[in-house]
Amino acid sequence: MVAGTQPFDISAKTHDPRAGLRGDYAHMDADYTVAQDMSRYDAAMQDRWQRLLARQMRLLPGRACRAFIEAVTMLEMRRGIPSFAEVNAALAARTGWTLVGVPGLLPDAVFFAHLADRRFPVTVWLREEHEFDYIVEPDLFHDFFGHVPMLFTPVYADYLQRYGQGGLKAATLSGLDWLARLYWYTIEFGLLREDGGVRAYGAGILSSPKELVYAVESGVPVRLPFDVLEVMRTPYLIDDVQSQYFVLESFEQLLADTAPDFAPLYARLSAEARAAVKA
Ligand code: HBI
Ligand code: FE
Repeated sequence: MVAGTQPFDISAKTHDPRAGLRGDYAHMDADYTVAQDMSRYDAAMQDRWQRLLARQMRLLPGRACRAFIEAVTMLEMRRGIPSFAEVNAALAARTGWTLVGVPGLLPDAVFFAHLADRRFPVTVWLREEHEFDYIVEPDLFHDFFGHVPMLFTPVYADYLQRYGQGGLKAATLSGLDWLARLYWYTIEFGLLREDGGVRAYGAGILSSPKELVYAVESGVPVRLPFDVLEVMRTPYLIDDVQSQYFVLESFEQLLADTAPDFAPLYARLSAEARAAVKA
């Protein structure tokens, strides 16, 4: 998954021998996009995709939110690794978002600029067999299976665009550390109250077999009502299941609660952090 500060050295990943696939930052466009070459997905990758998909689909009922299940069913990913071009036709009609292929993690400013223009960066390469159960960085399965279905929900899609706009602004206000926590506890690890229980809408949960069961059913983690200030006060782990989750009442709540200017919040959180260092 993705931490607030860049956890990987992008510059070191430009010499992969399989140019055009994993981590190939040498052949991308200025906006870090790469073409999705469907012919690069071999039989072993297609088979791995099917097994990742089957394992995750079985776990969705009662754990994933309705919007995710509806979209994932409609997307028919069982026909094989999805073509971004095909999905884009349906997605443009629904929410005006476009999927773009990328070599992997992007610098924050590039990532935010894509979101602000309703382009969602999807990593083009699939994890290796030895990474079947867990991978720290985003791959095609995490990005596509975890993130893309939620882009079909209009209010969520609007929130994500606004997040990108907020990211571009936060960079000028030293607010990125705080704003990254909002991404983490919503887009990646968000829970939603639904049908009298909690359901997952965060991609980091939905693409992980272990965390999907844990986040929704375990008695161990703390589940707090969603609150922007509390979210921004809460550090996170990038390499283990979360110890805290924040629960939304609705996606309308998410859009409404993140509408105000965050500049006063950043100032307050920075002051709290300075006070904590002195104490
Ligand atoms: N790049 N491809 C990709 N995917 C992400 O989720 C991502 C990124 N770059 C930066 C980033 N996330 C984080 O800084 C988020 O906190 C915004
Ligand atoms: Fe992600």
